[in-house]
Amino acid sequence: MAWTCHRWLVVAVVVVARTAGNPSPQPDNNYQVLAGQQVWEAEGPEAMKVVAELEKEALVDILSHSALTPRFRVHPGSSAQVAAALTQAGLTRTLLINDLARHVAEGQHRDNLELLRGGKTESCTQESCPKPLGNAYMSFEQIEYYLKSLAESSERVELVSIGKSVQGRDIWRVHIRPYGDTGEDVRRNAVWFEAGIHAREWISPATACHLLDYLVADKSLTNNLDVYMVPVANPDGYEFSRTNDRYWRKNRRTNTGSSCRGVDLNRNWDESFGVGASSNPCSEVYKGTEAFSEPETEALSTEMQRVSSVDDLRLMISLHSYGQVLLYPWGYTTDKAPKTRMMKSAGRRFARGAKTSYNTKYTVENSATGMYYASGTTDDWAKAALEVPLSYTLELRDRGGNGFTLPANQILPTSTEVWNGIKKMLSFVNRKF
Ligand code: 0X9
Ligand code: ZN
Repeated sequence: MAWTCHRWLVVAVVVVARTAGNPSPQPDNNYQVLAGQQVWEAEGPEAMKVVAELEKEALVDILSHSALTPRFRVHPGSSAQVAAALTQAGLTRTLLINDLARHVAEGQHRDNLELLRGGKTESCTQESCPKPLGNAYMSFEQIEYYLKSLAESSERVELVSIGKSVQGRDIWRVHIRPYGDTGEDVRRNAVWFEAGIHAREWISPATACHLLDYLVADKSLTNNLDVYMVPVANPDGYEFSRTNDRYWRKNRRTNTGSSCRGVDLNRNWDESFGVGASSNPCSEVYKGTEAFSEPETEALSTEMQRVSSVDDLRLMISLHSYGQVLLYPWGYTTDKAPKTRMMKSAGRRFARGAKTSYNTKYTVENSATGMYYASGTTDDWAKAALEVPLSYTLELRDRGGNGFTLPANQILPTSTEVWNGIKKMLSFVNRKF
């Protein structure tokens, strides 16, 4: 009964907020599919290894990176099998969330209420979207409005569609040219940011949009530096996570011979393809039929190759969530990657810069040792194929309190601290090579 009342309240708030105009609140139906799903934590010998195997078999969905106590999502239909596998491996389990649908609904309800109470006049419509929203997660359409406004308002900004997603949405690439650029063909240092390759990690595209704003306003650091950014690498997945399934991770590929949709775009790159990934289309880490089988990774890699042929690509950061950790390659082996010392030291600069605003702590770790084995990822491919010296995956806020459903009131603090961290790294790129 309490549950029914609660749902009506959510619907009522959503209706009121929608009629109030912009920004639109979070949708009200993207959690129903999560009904009955639970979140567990496992503990014991080689816990992450055991859970990662279960993920490849499509029995669980790993949500956190702690090697000692991994957290994961379990469907009601597989909970008995998962429980038995954990017990057999000598692991104990703790129930953290009993009903994920209810958990997500409550979070969205809080965000919507805050939006109503805030009464701010932030706006993002087709007619005008001068700034990324700081108090709500934008729809893909709103992000497009913002990108177009940005390109129209600054001569330094070029916006290009580098390809289409499975469902035909544009993959937008922003290029910010340095101040005083005369348009001559000169080879410069360049940095590449990728965001939103995992659909449910909403803070990633949100932060990317704010970073664009800061980068365009910046007059010194980006001098003599070409900056490239793809703010939403997986637009279909992003929209699906807004409308149908808040925990959707992959793209929206229809997989031949399977009723399960989607390929994990961060397992689909042509670097050690297949190691630490799954061949099961129902798994959250399904690698796809072959490397670059997906139009999204194909578009990204082709453009990154083009950029690295005209510029010196020095830094690549793929924005993800969550965990507050800056990860450096390799992710599929514990062998040391070239320039590891440099990646660690630039990483520590990031962490120091990011801490200055709100005392938020980011750690700097190797992907394979700090987390779990994964291959076919953007960071490893950039490092191996393009020899980008500084290549990272940045897991944004938080450390698990809210996880993927980070409250919208953390968009601005996250963006600010990440900008402060990145500024430190950009000065490293410009000065020390
Ligand atoms: O597993 C991933 O793709 C990333 N974590 S997430 O929770 N955002 O899905 C981490 C990728 C780190 N990079 C490598 N392992 N190479
Ligand atoms: Zn991710």
